Amino acid sequence: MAFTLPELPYDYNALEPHIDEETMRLHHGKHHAGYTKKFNAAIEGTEWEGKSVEEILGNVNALDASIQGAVRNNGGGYANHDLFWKVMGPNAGGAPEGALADAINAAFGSFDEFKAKFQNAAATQFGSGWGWLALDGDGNLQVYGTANQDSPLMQGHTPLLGVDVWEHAYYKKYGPGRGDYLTNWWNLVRWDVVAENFAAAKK
Ligand code: MN3
Repeated sequence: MAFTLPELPYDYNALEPHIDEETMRLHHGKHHAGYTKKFNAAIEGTEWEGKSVEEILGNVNALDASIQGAVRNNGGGYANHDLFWKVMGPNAGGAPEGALADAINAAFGSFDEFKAKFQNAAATQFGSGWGWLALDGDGNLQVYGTANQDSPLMQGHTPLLGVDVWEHAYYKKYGPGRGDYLTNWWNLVRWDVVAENFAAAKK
């Protein structure tokens, strides 16, 4: 069963004014679609065809050299955007509650300190990449950036929240203002979804 481009859980214009409609159309319909297609092409006919994306990316360093680069870039791109669409939504933002809020406070001191650390990791990621909140293999929350389409799954972590800082994610509206994009992006974060990701990763 090949991977398929997931439907957006909202309309292309739903994240206005923070992310504009044209950016969303291109980002989902061209970029994410392209990663999905190339990911399938890379694993088709290999032992990895039919495996979960978590299993494939968790073993990326063991993949045959002939497909490793394509899987790293396109499998990562497939998985990263799948999460990205789900952790955003209209009428969102605010702060986490419950067990996730407790864990963030314990790990980073406070929600504001977490936000500053996350935003700094995303803002200072050189070139194209992502900012992440992930759960590591020891059950600790971690904040960091990754280059290109590298996923926390590639180092055995579970991504809980991610922000795309490739220029295609923000340049049309914000130009070189990655920081302004990130500041506004917090208004889109679905903390209920991040909390579900956290609960699932803890099991
Ligand atoms: Mn992208």
